[in-house]
Amino acid sequence: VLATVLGHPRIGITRDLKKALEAYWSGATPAESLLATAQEIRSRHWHFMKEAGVDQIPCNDFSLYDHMLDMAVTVGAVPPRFAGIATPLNRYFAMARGIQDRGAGIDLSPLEMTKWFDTNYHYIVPELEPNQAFKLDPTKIMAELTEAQALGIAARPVIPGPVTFLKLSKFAGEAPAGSDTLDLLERLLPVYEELFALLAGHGVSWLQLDEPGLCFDLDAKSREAYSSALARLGACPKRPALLIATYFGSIGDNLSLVTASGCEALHIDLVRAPAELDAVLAALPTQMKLSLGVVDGRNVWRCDLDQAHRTIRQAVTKLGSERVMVATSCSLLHVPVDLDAEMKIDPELKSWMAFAAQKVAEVRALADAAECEKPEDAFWGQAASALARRRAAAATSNPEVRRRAEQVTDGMLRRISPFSVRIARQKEHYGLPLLPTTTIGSFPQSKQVREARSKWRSGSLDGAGYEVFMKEEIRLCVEKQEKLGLDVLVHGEFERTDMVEYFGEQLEGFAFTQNGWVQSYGSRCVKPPVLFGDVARPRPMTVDWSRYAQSLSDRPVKGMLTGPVTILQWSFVRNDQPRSETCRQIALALRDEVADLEQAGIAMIQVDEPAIREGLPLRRGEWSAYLEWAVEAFRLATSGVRDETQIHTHMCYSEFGDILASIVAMDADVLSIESSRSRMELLGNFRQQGYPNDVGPGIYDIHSPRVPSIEEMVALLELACEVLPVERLWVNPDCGLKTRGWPEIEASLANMVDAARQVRSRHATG
Ligand code: THG
Ligand code: ZN
Repeated sequence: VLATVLGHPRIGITRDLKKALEAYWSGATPAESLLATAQEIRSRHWHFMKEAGVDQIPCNDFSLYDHMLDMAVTVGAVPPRFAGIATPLNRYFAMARGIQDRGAGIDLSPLEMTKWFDTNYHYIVPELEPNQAFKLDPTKIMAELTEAQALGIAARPVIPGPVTFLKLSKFAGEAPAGSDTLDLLERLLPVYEELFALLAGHGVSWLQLDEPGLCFDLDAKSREAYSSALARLGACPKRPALLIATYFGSIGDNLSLVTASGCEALHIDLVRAPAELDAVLAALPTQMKLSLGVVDGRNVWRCDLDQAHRTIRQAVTKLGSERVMVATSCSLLHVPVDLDAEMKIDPELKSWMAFAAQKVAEVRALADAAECEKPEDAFWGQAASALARRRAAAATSNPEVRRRAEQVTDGMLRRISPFSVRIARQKEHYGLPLLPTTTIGSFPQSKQVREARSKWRSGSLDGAGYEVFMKEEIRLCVEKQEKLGLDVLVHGEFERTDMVEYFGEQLEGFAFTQNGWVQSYGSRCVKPPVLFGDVARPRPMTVDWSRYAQSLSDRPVKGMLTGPVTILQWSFVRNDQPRSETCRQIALALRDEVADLEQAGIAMIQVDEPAIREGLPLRRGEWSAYLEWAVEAFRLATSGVRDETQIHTHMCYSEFGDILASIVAMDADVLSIESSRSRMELLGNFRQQGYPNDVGPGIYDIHSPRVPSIEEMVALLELACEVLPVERLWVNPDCGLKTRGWPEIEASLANMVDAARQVRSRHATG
């Protein structure tokens, strides 16, 4: 039985790639240094996997920015605006990050970025023309292949499959009515065929074609696309053997599309869809191999080897060991590199965990044990005893928290009065103008802020010194907002590294890693907390900072919390109970924080849920169960307040037309959303389906340093006024301002306030 891995993390154990990228982008180092670091990372990982006994080692899973962007370049889908950039590396990064040079009059906007399925990873969305011509550019994939081969590694290249690639792409600009990126399939497939022939000619025996799109519910057109694409590629005369990789969900009724294709192997995600094995074993044609994704590529827990072993045995019994591979459930991109680099984590907890390096070893051990009835070596024994200890651990269970979670009543999920009553009281209470202006919460984190935080953490700055520093930052921030004329203020969130990490650090049931970085996009990483036990809040988390900020101004200063679903979604969470239960515990802890903020005189409290859309399962059949507990958690966290207390929420990533009913059900008084890039397109959904509460559609895109003009924001606001009653609209940017610089945001916010005033006076008099 062969052992394999679908992909390895790219960023490097000490975020080597991040540092090399940022040094190159800043002009501090030449391209050669970046490329040398990248090569060193690849070679390190290949050697590691080889020594760990992985039989099929991936290549081309590495990327300098993103694998979808890599594929866009590989198939020649470079939007015309970048064609003038002669150097391939510059062109590549221009597509990812845009280029702005006001002096030279250059302003190239980057390709869009969006969430990769239900993960916290973002991919670059390929931008296609309705009459897109594709042309193979195999430079990257061939370079990495030959590099691996030169190191003695007969690597298996990985590429996104053609249907997933097209389904995740979009048309540049306005798409012609009724058009679909899948219409480009016939044009795209010859490029895949050409690439296949090239790879086969270079001695590639296996190719991994990632088709996670097979885990969606597919309409007739997509099914047809799959069956014709896979049949055609299967029939390609000169090609490597094809492993069709599915992950993040169940292949379900799309199985027949693969079994009919003539491809040599299928990979399924048995962590997400364990019940799928029987159907797959029954349907697999005799020439096909099966790759069993039994080691979780999305979480940090040690594998339950016995359970995985039973699964593997079942497959081996049915198919024979020749036809079975043992694998990670998906690419290891979504987990940190190596648990051995963690020196501070509690040793007991550590013994329950596995990062990429440990998961590779698990895959090997499972493959080795496949032929034997009852494996019992040292590795197996240690894993079993760690799992037994984890199951019995007192540290994961807090009886008080469990009791409370069981005793949640319907009344706790409802505000005292309906929105119409609340909003009237709130309006009276705050006396805000029409179209009140505000921001999403975070302000730029200067070098000094980051230094102060890290000095305080390392002990070289004491608590008192830290507090003085932070209070001064807050004071300056409040002062700036007052000067800008904003109506509702924020404290700036300078004390927070990350909106999830900050809360995790103060809650019981969470642990932290030193090097547990996971790529979020490009060079940006996050360090998800590890939620291992019942969640409790030993003391208030944000009240002192918020109270201080409010003491500085007569205008309302919003309290700022991260919502339960987002904390869940952006942490590595325990897998020994349903996510819904874990989420409810987080919600209860936040409910207490909301109550304490209200008690401290904070009259507006924002509970952000940017990740609620991302948590949506791939299959529609699972949506309603998820949405029900997700909405309930938000309501549990926010409903315990007086009518006058105004609950705000914020969501990024505007693709939530199809979950709008659930967003309505969250019943926040004010919802701010990202919408400027789509020119308020999203608000169409709000009008059609009706959104009853207040809305702040973002009127400037914070993902770029560009300063939007007053006129352009007036135009967006007027658009919004056409869709929603002006009394229900707020004025704010698209998202938090943490990643921006002060000069540009002061200019932008000043324009935003001006724009609000203009539209306000027009509507007040008109
Ligand atoms: N926190 C978490 N996940 C997220 C976001 C977040 N996912 C979606 C979105 N926001 C992703 N955006 C970013 C933006 C910036 C950074 C990471 C994700 C970032 N990270 C620092 C870096 O890579 O240098 C590291 C953070 C740190 O210094 O602690 O800048 O906000 N969880
Ligand atoms: Zn946002």
